[in-house]
Amino acid sequence: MPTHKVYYFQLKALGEGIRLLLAYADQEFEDCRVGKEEWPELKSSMPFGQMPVLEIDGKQYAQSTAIARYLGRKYGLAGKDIEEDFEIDQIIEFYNDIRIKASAIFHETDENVKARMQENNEKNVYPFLLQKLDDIITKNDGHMALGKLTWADFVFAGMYDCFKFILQISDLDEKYPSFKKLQEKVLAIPKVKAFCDNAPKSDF
Ligand SMILES: N[C@@H](CCC(=O)N[C@@H](CS)C(=O)NCC(=O)O)C(=O)O
Repeated sequence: MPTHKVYYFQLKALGEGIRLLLAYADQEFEDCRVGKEEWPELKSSMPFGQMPVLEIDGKQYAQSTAIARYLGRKYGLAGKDIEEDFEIDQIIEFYNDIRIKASAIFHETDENVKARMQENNEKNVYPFLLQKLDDIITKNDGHMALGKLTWADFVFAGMYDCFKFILQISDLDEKYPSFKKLQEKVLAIPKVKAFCDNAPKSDF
């Protein structure tokens, strides 16, 4: 049996989709949750100086989307051809685009600039993007793509609490009901549920 290790901070965010995919595949892994104080020493040993990183028998795999795509292909959660793979890739890139916009505000240190950016995004940016995402998930029978379970659903579900936290839209679940439903659907898969029930708790 190959040995798997997942390195990430004590958060769900970009690491959780990878953990959920491994749990779904019934693949045992060492869940290495790195504390902030340990990180400076570990950073230079990671391929791009960032996490998450998946290590399989000592070989390191970096970049969360690339890792999730790799696990998806490995465990039967990808498309049946390159056209279907494209459907999955494009929706993940779209989800990432929204997350990165919210993340830029979250990391802004000037409180006035931050408030202005948030106001602008809530008024002019998020409604279109989030409605689009909600429509796409609804059209796909409650999935990110292809009307069925793919690796993109695991990325969505793993990231969703963090997505919600950085978007700072209090009624996100109510306004775009497909989001929470998709997260719940993935987290209810028995092997995924068993992993989550036993994993260290974090809000996002
Ligand atoms: N594009 C990368 C981004 C990874 C990333 O931003 N990781 C952050 C945590 S969410 C990190 O390692 N930060 C610590 C650092 O840059 O020193 C991915 O998707 O994996």
